[in-house]
Amino acid sequence: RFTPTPADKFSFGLWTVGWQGRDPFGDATRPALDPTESVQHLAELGAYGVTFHDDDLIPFGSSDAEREGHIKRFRQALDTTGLVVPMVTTNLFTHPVFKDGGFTANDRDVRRYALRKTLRNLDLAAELGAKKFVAWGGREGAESGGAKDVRLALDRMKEGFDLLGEYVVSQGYDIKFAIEPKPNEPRGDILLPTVGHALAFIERLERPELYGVNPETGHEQMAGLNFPHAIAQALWAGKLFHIDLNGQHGTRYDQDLRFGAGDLRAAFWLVDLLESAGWDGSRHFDFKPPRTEDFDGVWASAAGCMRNYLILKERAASFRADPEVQEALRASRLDELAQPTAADGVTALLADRSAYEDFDVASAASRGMAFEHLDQLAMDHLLGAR
Ligand code: 3MF
Ligand code: MG
Ligand code: MG
Ligand code: MG
Repeated sequence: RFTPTPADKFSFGLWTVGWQGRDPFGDATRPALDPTESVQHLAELGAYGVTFHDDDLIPFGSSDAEREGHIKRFRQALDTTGLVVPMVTTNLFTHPVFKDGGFTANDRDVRRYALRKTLRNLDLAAELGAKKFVAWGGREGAESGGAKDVRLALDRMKEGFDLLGEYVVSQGYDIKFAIEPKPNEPRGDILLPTVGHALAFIERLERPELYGVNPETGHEQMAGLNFPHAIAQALWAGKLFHIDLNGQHGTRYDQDLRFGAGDLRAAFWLVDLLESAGWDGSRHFDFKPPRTEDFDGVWASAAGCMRNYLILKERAASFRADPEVQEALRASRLDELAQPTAADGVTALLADRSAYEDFDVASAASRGMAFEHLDQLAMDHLLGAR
């Protein structure tokens, strides 16, 4: 029970379990993990996939021969464990050259370098069979108003993404892009700060069908937003291409806690949503085992992400299957929300006196919605009290 298997489609970034615990105030608390060791452990824990930034696998500045060696050893680890690479992403934030951004750096030569680094990484993604390519523009932003002309920066962002789209089409790669929003950190303000901003940006691209979003739990919550609502709108738009699951306590720094920590009720509704929507992509964890942990703690934290997802999946299923919940949903008229409002058309609506002239506003206003009973049932299921 609650034991993950590859069929659950859990995946982890190499940078998650491999995080050494370096933060703005303190040095590393753990030694580096070899990527092949991470692959081995994640497979043993029941994961199906592993993801990485180019620099997680191939240290920045490696020679071509070293690069090939790293890729070869990684491929061998994948072959022996059966782990797959569903997603690849590019690091355009660690090296000082990207201090003012990658695609939107004021310096044109830096932007051209960022695009070349990304194109090279797209080739690697295709080589390893990844179907999703995540782009988190952590350094695309500013600390002060005059430093960035945001309208021009968005022109450059569009130019960059359009060029990547042109490249995958010309190469015949079966790869789609997932833009990861974040409001701030490490920049004071980051461009495309929320899922909503990213969805609007995508519609301005030349090939919008190639682009979707990769929302992260904590990133929306840092902006004080409702994560399940963001995911619901992304699903509604057909734009949920990937997801970063983790835990966060409200609007503070990016905590990257293990999934299930932080806002547990949001996690419950999120799992309920993903499972009822039939989400068939990865359940990808982008978390950081706290720097208090040794390697036992790292693997306990990774296992906890998956276990919490499976527990919440069971809790959400028991909520949906409960006849009393189904009755409560009807009492709250969720079925009525599924009915079109005016399928009879504007003329019929105008002719319908019961819709306005004879509408009993006072009686409609006095109807209770019965949401509190419904929510208590959810709470009971979440807490295992039913
Ligand atoms: C930062 C993030 C990033 C992205 C990663 C993958 C380092 O807050 O969430 O993790 O998820 O770049 O795209
Ligand atoms: Mg985060
Ligand atoms: Mg993060
Ligand atoms: Mg992330």
